[in-house]
Amino acid sequence: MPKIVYVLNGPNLNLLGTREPEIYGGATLADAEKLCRATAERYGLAVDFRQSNHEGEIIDWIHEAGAEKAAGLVINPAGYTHTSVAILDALLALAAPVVEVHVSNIHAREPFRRRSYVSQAARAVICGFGIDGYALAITGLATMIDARD
Ligand code: CA2
Repeated sequence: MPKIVYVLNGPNLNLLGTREPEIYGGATLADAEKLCRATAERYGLAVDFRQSNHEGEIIDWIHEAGAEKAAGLVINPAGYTHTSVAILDALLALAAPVVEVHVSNIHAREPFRRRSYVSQAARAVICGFGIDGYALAITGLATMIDARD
C-alpha cells in the first residue's frame, strides 16, 4: 500500500482560477490536484485531495488523517489561516508532518494576512509560488517522510 498524503483546501479555493487572477493566477483547484498527483507519483506516494468551505469538516479531515496514519498533510487553510485556533489545535494533535501552502504571497498583502495561526503547527510554509507551491510542498514532504523511515 502506498503511503498517503492528505492535501486539504479551505474556503473559497473552489473558486480558484475564476476570479482575481492578478492575485491567485489563472490555474484552477483541479489543476492543483493534478499537479499534486503527478508530483506524489514520482515519490511513490498517494494523494487524498479535498476542499471544504466548512471549518468543522476540515477539522474532521485532519482527525481522519491521524486515524488513517497519513504520512503527511499539506494544507491551504485559505481564510481560516488567519482566524482558526481550532484548525491549529487539530494540526498540533497530528503526528505526521504538516506543510502549509498559500498560492499568493500572504506577506505582500493586507497586514491581517501576515499572521497565520496554522504556521505554529507547520514543519514548513510555502507561499507566493502560485499552484506550484503544492508541488513544492509534496516534494518537501517526501524528503521529510523518507527521513522518518
Ligand atoms: O494565497 C492563498 O492561497 C490564500 O490561502 C487564499 C485565501 C486567502 O484568504 C489567504 O489569505 C491566502 C483565499 C482563497 C480564496 O481564493 C479565491 C480565488 C479566486 C477567487 C476567489 C477566491
